[in-house]
This record gives sequence, structure tokens and C-alpha cells, in this order.
Amino acid sequence: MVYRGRDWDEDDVRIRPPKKSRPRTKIRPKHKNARTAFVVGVDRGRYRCLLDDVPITAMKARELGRQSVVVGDRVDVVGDLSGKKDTLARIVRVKDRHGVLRRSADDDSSHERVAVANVDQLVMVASVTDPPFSSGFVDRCLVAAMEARISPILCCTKIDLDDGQFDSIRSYFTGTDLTIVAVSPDSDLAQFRELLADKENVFFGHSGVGKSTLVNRLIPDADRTVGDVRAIGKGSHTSTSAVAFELPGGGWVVDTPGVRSFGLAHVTVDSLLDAFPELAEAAQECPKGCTHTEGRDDCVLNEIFNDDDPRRARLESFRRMIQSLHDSRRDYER
Ligand SMILES: Nc1nc2c(ncn2[C@@H]2O[C@H](COP(=O)(O)OP(=O)(O)OP(=O)(O)O)[C@@H](O)[C@H]2O)c(=O)[nH]1
Ligand SMILES: [Mg+2]
Ligand SMILES: [Zn+2]
Repeated sequence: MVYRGRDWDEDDVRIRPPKKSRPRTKIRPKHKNARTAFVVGVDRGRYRCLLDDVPITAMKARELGRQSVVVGDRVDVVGDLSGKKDTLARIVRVKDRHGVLRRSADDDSSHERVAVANVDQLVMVASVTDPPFSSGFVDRCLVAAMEARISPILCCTKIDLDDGQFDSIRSYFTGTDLTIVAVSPDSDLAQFRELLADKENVFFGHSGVGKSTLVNRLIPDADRTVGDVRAIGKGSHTSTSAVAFELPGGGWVVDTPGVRSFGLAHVTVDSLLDAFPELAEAAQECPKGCTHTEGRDDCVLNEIFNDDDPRRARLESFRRMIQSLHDSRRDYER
């Protein structure tokens, strides 16, 4: 061994006891031969990935610790990359993410889950009826999308069962620039395909709205199981995990399991307004520190719309959401 500089003496020994364990990064090989794969499915600790077009199964290398790996992730893999039956590769790195769609179980839950990574577009799938359309749920998805810098579109399904609901939905979103698509079992999907092309899209929404049905129409060999029509409204969750599918013309669609609610525990109150462009400008005129909540007499939002303005409904939705966030934060701080 070569010592540089001065010689060692007894002081050195005392001041610098040999470290018991050196930082792992120094002894760990850098996995120079690792290759990058795309995570398309997660199932009980096993990750289904595509390596160039070859499907492989991988597990997390121990060195990743608690780092999550989710559908949409780009990961570096080593080990057996042949994709042959019963082979298992190891994921040694998760590449930087963009567009991470996060959700918490409810507003005051500190536990936040990463749903899908590297999302360009959030497709909020909602049926006009059966199960009924929930504007509050869509507004929450919009907030999450804006927070994550993912562009949102709304896809209304079951137009064949429409009894005026679709018009109300469109009127509800007056003053926003939200793209709204309508589909029924026999509708032409050309325009919808165009909106999805070359992007990484996530289908998200309540159970039974028709996400998997749409995925099967867009990607004929996807073969997603769809729910029994009689089970709708009984909380049946047909799809149980998120899976990514490549679109025939390029781009990806991730089909996700239906969710009941969309908690926004990770969202700041300030960022809520980003999802409400029809309120944002007026809200700038509010007194400093205005909470915009119902009952604040000096809130400018009280006055902006007439009684018959269709935009009032979204103002109310905004206020319910902000109230819920305030209440849950207060609980949290106690
Ligand atoms: N009438 C009508 N029924 C539809 C339409 N789209 C889907 N359905 C039916 O709705 C039911 C639920 O569809 P799925 O595609 O399984 O719904 P999902 O959103 O994937 O549900 P989860 O996987 O539980 O989240 C099925 O019985 C479909 O046949 C539609 O446009 N019109
Ligand atoms: Mg499904
Ligand atoms: Zn205000």
C-alpha cells in the first residue's frame, strides 16, 4: 500500500479510526453494463418490463431500498435479461421521473402513493351515467394533474345512455379550456386516438366507467378484462393493477384500477387555483391571505358570477375542496 504525503503516526490512528463500513456507493460496481427498460406492470414485488421490445421480469435490487418502482418508470436492469421463462433481472436504478401522478387515500392522509410515473397526459375517464358523473372527483383529478404538470383531458363514456347529462357536463366546465371527448360503444375513435398519439397517457377514474373497455378498443390485443354490467355501482373493481399498453400508432396508455376518491393531501392550497382558470384572475384581487372560503365577506369570488351563471357550480366545488383541505390541515397540525 502506498501512503501519500506525510507518514502515519499514532495521532492519525486516534483521529481517524477505520470506518466500519464504507459508503456503499464506493464499493458497489456502477453497473456499467446495465440497460434501460420500461416498467409496464407491477405484481406482488415483480416488475414486468420491456427491454427493447422483449418482455422481461425483474425484481428490485436490494440497494434500491425503499425507492418505489411504478408503472411508467424507466429503470436500469442487470442480470439475466433474456426474458426466458423463470428468469429474473434486477432493477438497479430508477431514472429521473417527470409527470408523476400522485394520490393519497384522502385529504388528511399523510401517506401518499405514487400511482404512475412519466405521464404526459391524464385522461380522466367518467361515464355520463351508471356510475353517475361526479364533478367533484374530476375537479380533484384536475388539481392533481396541474400540480404534476400533466395535461388533462376528460373522456365521457356511455354517451349511448346519455339523458342530458353530457350537456350539463359541458356547461359545468364553461370558462375552462378543458378538452372533452365523448365516446359510446359505436363511436369513431379517430379523434380520440389523435389526442393520445405519441404520448404517455393514463386512464384514471371510478370503477365501472369503462376504462378497460376503451383500452380494448384502442389496443385490440390488450385483452383487458372488463366488468360485468350488472355489477356496476356495487363497488366491483375489475382491474386490480396498473398496466401499460403501446398504442398501435405510437405512444402508451396505462389502464389503472378504479378509485373511489382522490385525496389531495400532497397538494398546497395555493396550487388549487391552477385548476380553476375561470376563478384565478379574479382571486388575485382578493385581500392578502384570503382563504377564499365560504363566509369570508371580503372574498372577491363572492361577487364574480350572477345567480344563473353556469360557472357558479365550479366555484362551489372549488370552495368545498379548499374547505376540506383547510379542515384536514387543521387536524393534521393538532
Ligand atoms: N352502455 C355502455 N356500457 C359501457 C360503455 N363502456 C363500458 N361499458 C360497460 O361498463 C362496464 C364496466 O366497464 P370496464 O371497462 O370494466 O370499466 P373500468 O373503468 O375498467 O372498471 P374498473 O376496472 O373496475 O376500474 C362493462 O360492463 C362495460 O361493458 C359504454 O360506452 N356504453
Ligand atoms: Mg378496468
Ligand atoms: Zn378570496
